[in-house]
Amino acid sequence: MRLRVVNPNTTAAMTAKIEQCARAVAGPGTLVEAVHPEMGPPSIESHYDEALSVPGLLAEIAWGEEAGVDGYVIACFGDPGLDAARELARGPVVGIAEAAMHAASFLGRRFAVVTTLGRTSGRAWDLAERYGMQRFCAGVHACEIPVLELDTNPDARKIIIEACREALAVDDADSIVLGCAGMADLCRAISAEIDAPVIDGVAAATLTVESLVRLGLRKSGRGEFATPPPKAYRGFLREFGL
Ligand code: 5HY
Repeated sequence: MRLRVVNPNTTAAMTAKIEQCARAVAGPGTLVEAVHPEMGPPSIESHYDEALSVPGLLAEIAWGEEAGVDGYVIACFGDPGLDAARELARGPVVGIAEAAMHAASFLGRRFAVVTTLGRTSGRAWDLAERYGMQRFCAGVHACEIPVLELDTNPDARKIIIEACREALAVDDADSIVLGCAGMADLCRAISAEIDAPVIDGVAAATLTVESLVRLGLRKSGRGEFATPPPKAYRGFLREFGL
């Protein structure tokens, strides 16, 4: 099977990291390719960034459909464009926040999210509510490290580990959900340091999509997520008309 992991921001180094983490868990018969749009924000840290990441994300989904891709991961913790992507794709589309929160709910009573900037915390709470995870989500904590500084700040790992320790204590959490695709490579090291389950949504979503495809399950073509009605778009988004 072919899975496409879409990093909605435009930073190639992050896409490469995401691809490595997804490939590390995918099964032997699964071809994983990570891609990112050529247009859009280099990182997604605001509602504005998120909104303007969606056209590029959807273009990657549309190209994946032409290439016969079997399923998709949206590799950004805001799960941007998830519903629209589901309308375009034949196969399953799973967001990393969605997959990570569900995985955490199988491991204990309460999880805490540890994310980058505090301004994105509201989005994490919104997603927990959307996914029916409010009863499991005990807290959302920010490290105040900008997404692209996860790789350049020498103290990033230490700061994140401390935030995870605090989250476990303050929220009486059983596990930690990492709130950024850019933290995916730190997952196992953090888990060993804090002696608690730490869930990286890139890996969780990759295996969720792989399992759904292996079960022969595709996105429902009925109702809400059916292919959108065709119409001509105008102006800058003209090419997005179906
Ligand atoms: C992400 N932003 O996973 C989110 C994390 C965040 O560019 N990739 C991004 O802070 O919301």
